[in-house]
Amino acid sequence: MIDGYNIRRRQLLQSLMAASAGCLTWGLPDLARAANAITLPFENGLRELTTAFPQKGEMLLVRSRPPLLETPFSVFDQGVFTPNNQFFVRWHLASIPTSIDARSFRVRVHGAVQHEVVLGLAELSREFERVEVAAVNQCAGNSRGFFKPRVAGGEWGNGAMGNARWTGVRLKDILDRAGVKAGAVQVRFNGADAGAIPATPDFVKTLSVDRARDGEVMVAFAMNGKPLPFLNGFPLRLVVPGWYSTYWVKMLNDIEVIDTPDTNFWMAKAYQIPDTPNANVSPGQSGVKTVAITRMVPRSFITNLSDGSVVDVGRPQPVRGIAFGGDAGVREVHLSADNGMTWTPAKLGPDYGKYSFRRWEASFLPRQAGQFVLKVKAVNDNGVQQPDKPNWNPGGYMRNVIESMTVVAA
Ligand SMILES: Nc1nc2c(c(=O)[nH]1)N[C@H]1C(S)=C(S)[C@@H](COP(=O)(O)O)O[C@H]1N2
Ligand SMILES: [Mo]
Repeated sequence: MIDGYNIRRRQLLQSLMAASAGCLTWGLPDLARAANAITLPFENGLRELTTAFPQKGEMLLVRSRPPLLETPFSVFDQGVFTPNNQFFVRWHLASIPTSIDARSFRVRVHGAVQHEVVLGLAELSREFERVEVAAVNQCAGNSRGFFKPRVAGGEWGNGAMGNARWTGVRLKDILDRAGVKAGAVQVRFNGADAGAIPATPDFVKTLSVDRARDGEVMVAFAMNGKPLPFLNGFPLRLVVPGWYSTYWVKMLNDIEVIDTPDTNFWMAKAYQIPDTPNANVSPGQSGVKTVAITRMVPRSFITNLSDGSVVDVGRPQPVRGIAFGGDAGVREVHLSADNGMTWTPAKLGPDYGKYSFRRWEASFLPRQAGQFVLKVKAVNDNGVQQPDKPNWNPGGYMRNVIESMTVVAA
């Protein structure tokens, strides 16, 4: 049957293959050219704006090898979905393939399974039910640059996040084809990247069998209707809606079902947060039990104004932005124009599902000249909202606070 859906299906498969007919190649750019820059509001916040990376528009350069590219914050004012060419980029390891041939690319499913399965992109696209989810992909270290006292790690502003429509197949369906053996406890994911030297622990991440088989976790081959950009994991990546991006393994080519809990570096040592409310500890506090970071928490941002913006006295000022609920939908967004003393509910934009950004809008009337402290907070469907004071932990993970900015009425 040829309906719109099937045509799109064929087109997507064709564009996936075309993206690498003769391989998709890229090289690390030559960064010698001088460029514009932006200063993020924290120490050492100067960031070059670069357009030198393949399939990427203007990005904030955090680091070039391996690439860490941040989305300029103004992009979030332009729509609820983050364009592929300005979606942030984060890689841990220096050795990223510079070419991938979609025709010969395979993902292998092995370990504690009834029978090993090896799947190409055409099989994934044709033989499995296609699913789609709108979901926020946010680095666990997003906003780390704002941590005070400062912590080690990539110094992101608020742009190590993005929202996209992800298209792919259910991980559950892939695992069912292989047949997970009784007694299996976890599923481990590995991508085509590797460390520059063998001693570097390969980047692998693990989910429990239950999470892996919940029907929500997806192996995606498209983002906003297009094949994944190379730097965002072409041709396949894991999508774990509601959880931090550290689990969203890119260039996914290996899925291993294991029967003992994984103790590799990236699960047991890295990405650990204090097992405390909001992952918060005092600087210097020791002896705190840690757990692997998983679920995201609600956040909300103003996108049409920035710190120091000048607004008109006596005229209603529209304020708009984005919110997301973390691992649950956005129930409410509230705006304050008096430093949090009083709050008014914002009007929510279209709902693309509980894991998506949600746009919101409100307005405030600056009655007299002077400074106004604007604050925004979201409440998710579980009743969770941002805390008044920022959390802190030594890894600089899960930054969360009611965001505020000062605007000047004149
Ligand atoms: N193969 C692979 N996948 C990976 C990583 C990586 O280093 N290698 N980094 C993870 C982390 S920590 C983040 S924040 C996201 C970034 O996804 P993006 O580059 O598409 O924005 O990829 C995740 N998946
Ligand atoms: Mo990350």
